[in-house]
Amino acid sequence: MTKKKRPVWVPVVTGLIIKNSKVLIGCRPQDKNLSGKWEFPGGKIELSESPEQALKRELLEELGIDAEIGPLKLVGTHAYGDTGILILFYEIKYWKGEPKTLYHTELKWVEFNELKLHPLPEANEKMLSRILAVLND
Ligand code: DGT
Repeated sequence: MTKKKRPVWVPVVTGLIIKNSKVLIGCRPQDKNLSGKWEFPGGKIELSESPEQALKRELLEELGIDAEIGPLKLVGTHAYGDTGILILFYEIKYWKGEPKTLYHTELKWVEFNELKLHPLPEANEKMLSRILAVLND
């Protein structure tokens, strides 16, 4: 019997890091896909990690902060042919340390309505109104 072909959905975890009515975005490095796009810090879940553990690790690696992972606020999907990403957005309001550019070419705290002025990955662009609704909640 031939095995049923299933699509591959890669889970990605990201943080909506909020302080003083601003959110933190980072510009993706040159050597990555989607380089130059402004993203919410985060990345892929690795083997034997929960989504929350993965996000805590990513925020430590990318920003050098020890973050308290808040509630899951939003889930989005974006397909590229037979593969796609399932992107999970967690609220981050508390952390230790100051975010540093350990990974991104630049970090920026932006007003929520300034997000649209930055080139975002298509996966985020198409769900911007839902992201803004969560941020303004
Ligand atoms: P790698 O290089 O394969 O080890 O991957 P990681 O774990 O460093 O993660 P990354 O950031 O390359 O993968 C996340 C994927 O999700 C990538 O294809 C870009 C996409 N993506 C779309 N929107 C966002 C976002 O807001 N934040 C992050 N981090 N990724 C996003």
